Amino acid sequence: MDLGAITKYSALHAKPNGLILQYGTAGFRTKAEHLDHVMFRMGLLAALRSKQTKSTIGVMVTASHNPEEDNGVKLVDPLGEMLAPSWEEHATCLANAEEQDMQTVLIDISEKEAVNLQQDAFVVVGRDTRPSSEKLSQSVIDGVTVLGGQFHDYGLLTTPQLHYMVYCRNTGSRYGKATLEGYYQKLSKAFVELIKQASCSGDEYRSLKVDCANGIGALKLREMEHYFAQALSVQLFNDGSKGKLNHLCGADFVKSHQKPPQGMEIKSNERCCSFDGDADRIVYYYHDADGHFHLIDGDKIATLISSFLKELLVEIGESLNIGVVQTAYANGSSTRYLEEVMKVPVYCTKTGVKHLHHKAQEFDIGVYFEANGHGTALFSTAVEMKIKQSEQLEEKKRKAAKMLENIIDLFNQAAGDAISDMLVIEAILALKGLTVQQWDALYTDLPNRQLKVQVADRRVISTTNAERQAVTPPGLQEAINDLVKKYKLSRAFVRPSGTEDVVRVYAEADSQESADHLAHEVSLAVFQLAGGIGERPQPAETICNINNAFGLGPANKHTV
Ligand code: NG1
Ligand code: ZN
Repeated sequence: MDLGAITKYSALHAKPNGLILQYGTAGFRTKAEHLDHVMFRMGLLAALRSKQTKSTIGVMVTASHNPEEDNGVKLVDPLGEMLAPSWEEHATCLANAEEQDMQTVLIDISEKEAVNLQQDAFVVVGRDTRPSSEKLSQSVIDGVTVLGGQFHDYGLLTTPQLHYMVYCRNTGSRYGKATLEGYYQKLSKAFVELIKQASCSGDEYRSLKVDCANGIGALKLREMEHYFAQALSVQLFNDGSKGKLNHLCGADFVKSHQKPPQGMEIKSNERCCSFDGDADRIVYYYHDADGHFHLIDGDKIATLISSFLKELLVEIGESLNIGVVQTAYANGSSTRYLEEVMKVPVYCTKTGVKHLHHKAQEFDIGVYFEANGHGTALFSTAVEMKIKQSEQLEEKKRKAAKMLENIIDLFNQAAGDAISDMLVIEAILALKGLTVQQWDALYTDLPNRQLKVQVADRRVISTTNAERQAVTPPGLQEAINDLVKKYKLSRAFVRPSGTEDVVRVYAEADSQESADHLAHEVSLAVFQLAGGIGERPQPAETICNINNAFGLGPANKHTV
């Protein structure tokens, strides 16, 4: 380690005094102008992690669905996974070290993790379309280089594409070629083969409207569309040519406001979907004949996918197991439908995809989705072996095995991926001959409400049972229990956000009015018992009126 060079270069990426950041569920995220030193230091850390694992490490510069002015960074571990927990702590220490302590912290990490500093390092870097991203990714590269690491700068990529590149590079290209061309070809080939097997594919040319959140998804989908154009035509909206990133559009906006994005004209019963700003989330929606908006979120996506995969497994006649992994935010109706109707076991983990991903790896087929539309399906080697042996099977079983093989190729095994999920969904709808309304009708979502509460220190709230119960502060869970009892089919929980300085409140009940009341009452309990600051939480009606005053419409009362 050339400590002199590190000190010299670090001074060019100096840390603002007193700034403290934490590597959370989505890496570091804050205003772009505060992130230069963090980027440089994450370049250093990625090089160390690469030396330690003797593998390629990824660094993605993005703030996903956050406003355009924000940015962020996250490291991608060798198999496309999120960074190991002990390294998340190192990331936090390194990002917060004052200039004069940098060397000590770096040496400390190297010693604790037994990093062989003579080992080569290789880091791949990707970035989203934010105006700040190019310069920030250059700071990452400065950090990698000053530790003697090699790098490949992919430039503009969706987050899942960067995960894919890392995965390919560390599996000797067995999974796929670590190029954009390789990604487009692998997914498109599997998709076109699947669509060919749909009996009705010839009758109805398939088309889909896609809201790209004015982000990277638009660029990449445009590059990709001609690879699968024979099977699906996509019409892109919010493609970044005029609007602002994530502003009044994108998956996060549509899910949390429960209304369509701006900039997209929707005719009744047309299938539409939205990506988020870095294209790792997707939600579907449509307008019915009466002009009512219907949202199809991550829970319903997981239901469609897992039901289809279960049917294929039954077809093949195998005892391979399948499980669905959700978080506490999953709509109660989805969990009940999966368990009681589909007879698919459902597991609940803490929020944050790394928890879901980890749990999903326990099954032969593990389908995981957050309600916000981030998810994928993972397949064990037992499934791949079964497919290989299917040559000897009878025709019908062979066909199911072939479909399964294509589906595996189509899913991004390294991360939740809006483009890949979109193609999986389109293929399943075509194969099953399902319309968007029929898919939506699988079950009816329980009315729900999410709110945010400002408190002095959100760490006073600790939770257990996959975040569904509060342990501290004392009395809070009892208060929630008493409130929940007042409503039918009700459920509520609170947890400190991992990405914002707020406490999140979730409530569901048999009617929207009840869900709104319950969420408001729970917010008040949090405000009183967990050190609320600022204005007391307002009832949903008031919020609705305020939003009307701003011309945002009543649906905006869903988030505060
Ligand atoms: P927090 O801020 O911890 O609730 C949010 C999402 C997560 C996940 C992360 C990372 C909700 C309720 N929470 O986490 O699901 O996507 O951001 O981006 O949607
Ligand atoms: Zn995202």
